[in-house]
Amino acid sequence: MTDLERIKQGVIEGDMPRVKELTAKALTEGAAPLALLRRALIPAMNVVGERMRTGEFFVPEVLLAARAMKAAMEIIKPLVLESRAYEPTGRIIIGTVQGDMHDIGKNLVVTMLEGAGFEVADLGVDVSPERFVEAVREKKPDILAMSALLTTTMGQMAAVMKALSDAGCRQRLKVIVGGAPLSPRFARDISADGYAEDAGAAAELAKGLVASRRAATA
Ligand code: B1M
Repeated sequence: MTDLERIKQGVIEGDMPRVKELTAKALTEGAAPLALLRRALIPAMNVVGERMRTGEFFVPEVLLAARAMKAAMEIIKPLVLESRAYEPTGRIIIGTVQGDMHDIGKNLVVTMLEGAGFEVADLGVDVSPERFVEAVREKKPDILAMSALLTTTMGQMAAVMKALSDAGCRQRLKVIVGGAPLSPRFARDISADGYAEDAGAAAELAKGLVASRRAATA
């Protein structure tokens, strides 16, 4: 078994100390932080999701796996941030929508956005439309990013879009969305400005939106 396979297995088994140790070891031996994410940590959570779906895993096992994944991400995050752009790229507010407690993917998006030089205000999970609007008014971000992992909560994004329009906050603000049950079509249907499939794509999308707005106002 390779180190990456051992890390993946450790996350599936929820063995946090082992995952931390193996992650640190792999990085010391030259593994690329993003390869660790893409080839060990994220595939591990997909296996956990599948076992949850088939009834082999229940919430306690999933929480242990999530804890192991988060511990590895804490080790990886400073390395991703080292490549951070010098000039701030723009300001972003992000949160997981109301009723949804999933934050691992959202936290990964935060890391990639910060790595791309954005100043990110993370509102956390279970964020109501009112709270999103309040934060947009207060912080005047370039972009609002929303995450949802449940088919039952993705509809909350439409509620946030309506609340933003009702509050007159939509003119200068770009809205991007992501999360496993979403699609580009869903993003278009709720009049979001973009959809990103994963954290790397979210950072690219955000950079593109800010750059095109700067070009339009130059
Ligand atoms: Co939940 N859960 N969960 N869960 N959970 C899923 C999502 C599920 C698919 C599992 C399954 O049944 N196979 C299923 C949803 C089914 C559906 O709606 N279609 C599910 C369910 C049903 C539930 C509960 C209802 C279970 C219950 O209580 N009976 C419950 C709901 C709680 C709530 O939120 N109200 C629940 C609870 C939990 C835990 C709390 C135990 C835990 C969350 C811990 C935490 O996040 N702190 C948990 C977990 C861990 C999962 C799975 C196993 C893993 C999610 C994850 O972290 N993936 C998940 C199954 C799965 O996804 N395979 C599952 C890794 C992460 C890196 O990927 O989050 O997809 P992901 O993020 C990706 C992209 O989606 C994208 O970028 C990231 C990767 O780069 N992305 C964005 C995400 N947000 C973005 C925002 C952007 C752009 C891209 O902005 C622009």
